[in-house]
This record gives sequence, C-alpha cells and structure tokens, in this order.
Amino acid sequence: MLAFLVLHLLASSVVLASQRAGAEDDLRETAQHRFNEDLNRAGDLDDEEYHSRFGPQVDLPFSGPLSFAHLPYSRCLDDLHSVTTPFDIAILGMPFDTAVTYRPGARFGPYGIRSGSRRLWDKRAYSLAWESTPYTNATKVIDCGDVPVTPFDNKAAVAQMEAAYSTLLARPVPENTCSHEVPSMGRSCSTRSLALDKKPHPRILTLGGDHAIVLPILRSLHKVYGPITVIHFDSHLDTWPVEGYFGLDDMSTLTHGTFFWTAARENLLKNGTCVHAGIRCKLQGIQDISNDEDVGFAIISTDDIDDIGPMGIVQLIRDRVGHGPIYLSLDIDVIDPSLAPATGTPEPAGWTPRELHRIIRGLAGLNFVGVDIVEVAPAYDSNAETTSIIAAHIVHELLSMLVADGPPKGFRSRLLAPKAVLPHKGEL
Ligand SMILES: [Mn+2]
Repeated sequence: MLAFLVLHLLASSVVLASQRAGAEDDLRETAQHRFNEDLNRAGDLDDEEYHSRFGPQVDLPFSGPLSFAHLPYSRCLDDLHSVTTPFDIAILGMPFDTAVTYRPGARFGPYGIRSGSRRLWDKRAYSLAWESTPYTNATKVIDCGDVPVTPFDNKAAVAQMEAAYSTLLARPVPENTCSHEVPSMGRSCSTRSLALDKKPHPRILTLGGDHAIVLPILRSLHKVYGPITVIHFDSHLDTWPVEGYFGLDDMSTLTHGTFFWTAARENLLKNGTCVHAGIRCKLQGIQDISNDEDVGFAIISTDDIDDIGPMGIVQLIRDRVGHGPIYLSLDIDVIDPSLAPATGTPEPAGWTPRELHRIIRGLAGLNFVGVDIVEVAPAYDSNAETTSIIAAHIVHELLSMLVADGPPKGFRSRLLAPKAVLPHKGEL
C-alpha cells in the first residue's frame, strides 16, 4: 500500500511539472496569438466607421477598467514567470482589514486609491517638482491587481500575502533593465547589490489594507535581503507589544498596532536604523517610547516640522537609515484627518500632503527595496474623495522617488530673481 502511495505521489509530481511547463508554453502562445490578431485587425480598422472617423478607443480619465493611473493591468500571480508582462515595479493590492483596533474598511483601500488615481496617466505624468515622469521606457511599472486575501482567517490571509509577495519578488526584471552601463538607483537593477543572492529583484508598491500587511511583507523581504531598515510615516508607533491582546490562538496577536514589535522579535528589522516620522498619537506613557527604542526605532514627531522644516525631516531620516536595504511604509493617517479623513484611526494636527510630498522627494536615491501606502478606508471619505485622491498622488510621488537617482532640484519660477534669498531656499 505504502509503495503504491509513493508511486502515486511520484507520478502526480511528474504530471504537475509537465502541466507547469505546458501552462508556460500556453501563456507564450496566447501572447503571440493576441499580437498576431492585433496585427491582422489593424488593417481592417481603418475601414470601420468608428475608427476611421474618431480614431482608437482610448480610456478617458472617467472611463475604462480600473487600474492605478490607467497602467497596464495584469493578474501577475497567474502570469507564470512574468512571461507576458515582465516588470520593474509592481503595484499590488492587499485588501486586508481584519487586524484593526478601531474602524474597519481598509480592505477597500486598493480600490479607493486606484479610483483616486483616474486623472493620472502615463501621457500626463510629468511633474514640475520632479521635472520628469515615473512612467518612462527605462522602468516598467504595471498594476498587478490584488491578492485575493481571505477575510475569515488571518493565519491563511498572512500566508497568502507572504506567498504573493515572495512570488512577485522572485520574478525576473525585464531584460533591458540591467543592460545600461551606468548603474542607476532608479532601476530595479540596483537591488542586485542588496540581495543575498546578488540577483536583481523587482520592487513592489503595495496598496493596503490595514497596517498589519507589513508583517508578511517584511518576512518576504527578509528572505531576499536579510534584516530591513524601515522608514515609517505614521501618526502611530505600531511597535506596541502583543501582551494584553486577547485571543484564542497566536493570530490574535497580529494587529495593525503590534506588527513591528513582532517583526523585531523575528529579527526582521535592522535594529537601530529604523525611524518613524509624523508621530503624534496618545501613548500609554513614557514606557511606550523606551519599548519603541527596544524595537529599533527613533521618533520624528509631527511637530518637529515646525522647527526644522521638511528638509530638516529629510536630513534626520537620511542620517539615520544607513546603506542597507530600506522599506518605506506610509500610513495615510500621517496626513491631517481634515484633509484625509478616510482612515481607521484618525489623529488630528497632522502634516499636509504638500509637506509629505516634499519629504518623500528628499528621500530619493536611498536603497529602497519596497514601499507601501496603507490604512485608506474609503467608506469614511468625503464626497469629494479627498483621501483617495491624496493617497493616489502620494503613490505617484513614491513611484517618482523609486525611479529617481536622487532628490530633484525642483522647479523654480522664472519670475524669481536667480539670487533671491527666500525662506525656503534649498528646500525641495
Ligand atoms: Mn497609524
């Protein structure tokens, strides 16, 4: 009986392997078939009334299927080895919100951020501040859709998110990405020098989801890069110990306020290099600060910006993080809730989007291996979708930051005298 089972398992694995190879061939054939079909169809289109009179069927800002900034959309987890759509940067939704302590709803975050991005598109993405666009031929950015996270079992959900992230991290970058002679921080090729296997890995911009999604992400990144330095924009610390939370099994300790503590316990963080920026939440007491330092973080408070300005914040962060692999995690509640109300645990007296944009620009050129934006819960948004729109434009800044070699000089009005001394001179 045992021998039969072994034989059966062996036979099954051979069948599975051949099915995988077959699926890969099918994908290649499908892509080629679609390409040929498009070529054949091109000749006929001019004969058709609509095309001959009005041209191609383009998606307008308010029309078409929903992807971030109308980027190419692919269910990347089904695209074996990225055969049809290789990428440098993947936008990946993690619609998970079953680890929150107050308002649920961040499972709609990926939808909300994509919806807020409808006026962004590659043909109109050049910004004055960057004097460039993140959607260039040098970097392939695609929307990889969402991980189909279960809302009923956090253990399974965490396993899904880690598996999905690891799967995409293991994908090859496009062939031309590492063919340029001059190494560039802006290209995913730069991850080669940081990875333990010395291979280039794509970078993932994750749309949360509540903040607990960062635990499976850090587990994935740790496998590829070793201990990770975290730059954490948030009004909350999220380093609280899991003691005191009640539940029947270990997964009850996964909350959106404790995941960094757990990550530190698992040695995923590079202690002494991580930094929070924008902190202003109420604490249990001074013991929260010493616990936070034990976890590996230093705090930059929301109010610090009044004393040292956005560029002072940038300098504190750059001086702290060092040269190892860096993960940037951004909770939308770092923005003031009068501007971005749609979030799970709002804290008044926060930063403006303009201040945050300038700080993000100042971080370009650091060794980023991944970024996220989390805690967007569109059900609490204004009728004007302010949070979703602010979040989408933060994503645009994050993409621009990932593909830039360093901070931009920034556009200055020609009406300003070249030698004018202004209060913000030197700021980005
Ligand atoms: Mn927060």
